[in-house]
Amino acid sequence: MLNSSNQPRIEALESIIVDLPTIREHRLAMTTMSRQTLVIVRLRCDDGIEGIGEATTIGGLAYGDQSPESIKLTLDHYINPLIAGMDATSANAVLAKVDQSVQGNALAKSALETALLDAQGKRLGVPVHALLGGAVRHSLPVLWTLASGDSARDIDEAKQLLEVRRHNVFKLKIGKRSPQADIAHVAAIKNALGDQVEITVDLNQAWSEAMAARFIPDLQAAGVMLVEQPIAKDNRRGLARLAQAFSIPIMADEAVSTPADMFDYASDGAADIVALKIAKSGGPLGVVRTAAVADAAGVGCYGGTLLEGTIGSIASAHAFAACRKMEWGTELFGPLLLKDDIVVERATVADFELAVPSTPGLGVAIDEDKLAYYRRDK
Ligand code: MUC
Ligand code: MG
Repeated sequence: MLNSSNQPRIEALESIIVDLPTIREHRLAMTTMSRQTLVIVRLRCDDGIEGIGEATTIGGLAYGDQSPESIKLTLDHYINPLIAGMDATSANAVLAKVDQSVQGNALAKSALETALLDAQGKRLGVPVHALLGGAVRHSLPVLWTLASGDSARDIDEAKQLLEVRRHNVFKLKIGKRSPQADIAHVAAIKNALGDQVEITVDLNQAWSEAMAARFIPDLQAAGVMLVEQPIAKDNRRGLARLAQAFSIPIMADEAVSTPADMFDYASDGAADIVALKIAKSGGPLGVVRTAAVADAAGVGCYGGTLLEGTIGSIASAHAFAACRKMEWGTELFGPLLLKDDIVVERATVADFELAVPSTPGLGVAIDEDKLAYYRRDK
């Protein structure tokens, strides 16, 4: 391993579970959230610099196979002893070492990689996007997800957000109810909001391929702009058949995490667009690598979220700013779904966009009082 003796070294990594209430219930096909749990990572280096990172999932083990508790266990028991004493300046070398001993666990790795990049950016006095090769854009369009479970409430919420120029693209989480009820819900929202907004839908794998083939035309007729992960993530051939059968763009989310997944999907023509996420890719560097494969294959890029708070969302923003293309916008609204956060300055969206910080590191600082208040183990 490259480790020249005069480089700053990693001293220790601490992980802290934080539970934060959401501003309203958030209903997805697989769970209903009324709080979000963040795993905050603090990486101390022997030059006195601390890097911070964050990992989230959705609904414990409802969304994926890593929970906040398993992320903390992986970081504390497996990753921390492995990386102590390593050169703190090379996220590539640290993650390569971790990958040799820790399979999978992309969410824990994403938090670690974010903290390494934050520390290195602070050390060099440059923003994280500069460590990723530089920003291609300095602000990102951000959509909002309507998921209160009630059409009238969703319409009111969207109208208010449009009025204050915060969001003009809305993603609807469907798949929990019957397709007929979902389509009526989508059509009611699109009719009430009209041409000033774009509507997307996310099924989160809820439909079979036969249901998708039957109901995607109705979504298209209702004015939907794109359909996200309509069927099971393991059914790549099914998604390819749907992408080829319909002109409405099909976006892969749960199905594509790594550059290798992206290569397989692109080879089979199984997705028109990919939702990139630091969580799935194991951090900002992984996002840039997966985006490069998508770009080479002509697959559109979209900046996704696993409903991170400010730290994870801003880490994502640095990655999405550095990708060559991000033509389908982003959904970095996670911080806005939270009643409160554990940072000094929370991420905000104005004029439909999130500004990517240009200060050293992530450009985010922990609010110690709030962290002490919201941490689970107090
Ligand atoms: C997902 O599957 O896209 C993104 C927005 C939201 O409400 O949930 C996430 C996860
Ligand atoms: Mg999704």
